[in-house]
Amino acid sequence: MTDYADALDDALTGVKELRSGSFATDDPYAVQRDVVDRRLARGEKAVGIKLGLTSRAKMQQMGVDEVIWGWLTDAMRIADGGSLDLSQRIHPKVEPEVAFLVRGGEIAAIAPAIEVIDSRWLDFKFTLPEVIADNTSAAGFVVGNWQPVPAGVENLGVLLEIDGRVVQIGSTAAILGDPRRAFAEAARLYPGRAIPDESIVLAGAATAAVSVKPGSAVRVEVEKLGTAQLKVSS
Ligand code: OOG
Ligand code: MG
Repeated sequence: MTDYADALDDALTGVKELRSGSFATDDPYAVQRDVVDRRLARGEKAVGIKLGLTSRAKMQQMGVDEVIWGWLTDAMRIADGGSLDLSQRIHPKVEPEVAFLVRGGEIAAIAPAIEVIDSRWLDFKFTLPEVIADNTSAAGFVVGNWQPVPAGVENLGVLLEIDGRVVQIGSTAAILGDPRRAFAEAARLYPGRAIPDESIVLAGAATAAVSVKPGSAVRVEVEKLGTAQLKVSS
């Protein structure tokens, strides 16, 4: 298991890929924990968790059909309108998401968000245990403006735009029927205790993910919630 976590951590820090099938484990979340502990030991702080594969579009794109989760750290955070550094990524993709802010075990605020995923597995091809061990491809995230949760967030239009062109259209309904269900799942899955106050929960992509190119501008718009944006470095 340590070899497995070491290999994933080397792939992360060395910006290189591993081939699916190289490792096996009965407990992929223990490997994930080991991988994330290495990041925390280097000074990163855990700031929340992300859910993955909460929509059919994502399950179909990745050929995996179970909700998964991983850790977010402060090093993954990109300011709204900030820049995604490609030199530290293998083959990044972006996806439109909704973020929740946690207080007292409940949803305190909601925001439009972009998740940057970047699998350490060659060509983004992996099994369910492999993507879990790889911290569910977590690589970066942008959170737009926090706001009180409006009435009815279960069917808000979602757009993903790259360089001003709409590349994905969806609805928050794609996220387990209502993104608040993703929050409930996050609360259920969070290991050992309640999710700490001020944590961020990413509910999972509403559409398939899209690869980014150097210099591209990425914009996510969620009806009623507004936008989140990033610029890809050239
Ligand atoms: C796994 C991560 C999926 C989502 O929002 O569904 C995910 C992957 O697709 O590499 O973050
Ligand atoms: Mg995601």
